[in-house]
Amino acid sequence: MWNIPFVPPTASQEAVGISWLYWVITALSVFFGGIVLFGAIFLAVKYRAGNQNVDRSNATDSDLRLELSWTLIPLILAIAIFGWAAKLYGDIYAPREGGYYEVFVVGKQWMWHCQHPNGVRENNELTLPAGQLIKATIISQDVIHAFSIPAFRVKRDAVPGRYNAMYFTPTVPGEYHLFCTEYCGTKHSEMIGKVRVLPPDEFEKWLQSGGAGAAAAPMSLEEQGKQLFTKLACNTCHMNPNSAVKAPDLNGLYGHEVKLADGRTVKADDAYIRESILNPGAKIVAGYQNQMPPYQGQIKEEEIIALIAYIKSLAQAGGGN
Ligand code: HEC
Ligand SMILES: [Cu+2]
Repeated sequence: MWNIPFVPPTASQEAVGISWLYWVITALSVFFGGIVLFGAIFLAVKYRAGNQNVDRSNATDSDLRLELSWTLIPLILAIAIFGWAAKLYGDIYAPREGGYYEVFVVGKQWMWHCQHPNGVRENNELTLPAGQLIKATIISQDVIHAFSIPAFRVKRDAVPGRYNAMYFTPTVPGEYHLFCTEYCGTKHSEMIGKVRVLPPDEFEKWLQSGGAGAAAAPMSLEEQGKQLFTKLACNTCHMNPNSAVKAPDLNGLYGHEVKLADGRTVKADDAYIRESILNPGAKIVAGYQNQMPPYQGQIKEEEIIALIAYIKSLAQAGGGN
């Protein structure tokens, strides 16, 4: 039982700040808790019934200096802690424009499915390079899960129908626990895995070889998406000049503004494209009819991620609608 660690390893840039915050809050709590506890004990003993050697006359019933200090000092401390914690929170959850390596995580009862942009897949394992900012895009295929890596001090809910992201930089090569931290059914406690951090050059080798035990280098997400686009017959309407149904050009769509039939404008991000595929009727593109069939229930989350990667790759092509 003594080999149970007191705190998890500190293996990401974010973990350093969060550990400091944690210990400062703990130290402050112990300090002020100690003042109250020992003050109460001291006074209870000193003024105990029957002690004749204390002066009980002229008891003070107010002291402005005392009241101001026990109001202002904790107030300043609490606001400072809030500011510090908000900064650390932002480091993990504030959206970034680029400069990261993105991995996709799909939670499902009861496993974690992780996907790299070049197509390498891992189950209940996630291999990452040290010293690189990582963006984890997380979604669930069924119920709410939570993706948690204690050694990095990061955690984010995996919610069905919604892309959640978090950012972190692993720093120390090694192997760390991966947990589901949201009760998600009978085998919730078995929904665990391993995060493996490799030095950058080893990671690159691992990635190019297609991951552990792979026979050949896998197909990239983009290429998988391109194949799905044909397999799911998206191309009968889109990118088809002879289509019976008039469908928007997907070239140059990603990251741009889309005018909707109801007058609103939305940005074509991952969430918009996901919704456009599963439930096209929710947001109709201006100038088009609600003629696209909903793919809800017919595509797996992994396939949607691949389709988005493909549509993202068309962004460079220019054009758009
Ligand atoms: C029957 C023809 C048809 C098929 C098949 C079809 N679509 Fe569409 N799609 C449309 C039409 C029409 C629209 C515009 C109306 C709307 O917004 O729903 C559209 C809109 C979209 C949009 C939003 C485009 C924009 O400019 O904002 C995306 C993304 C999209 N489709 C992707 C797909 C994908 C991926 C598939 C295959 C899984 C697919 N579509 C299959 C007809 C189709
Ligand atoms: Cu779970």
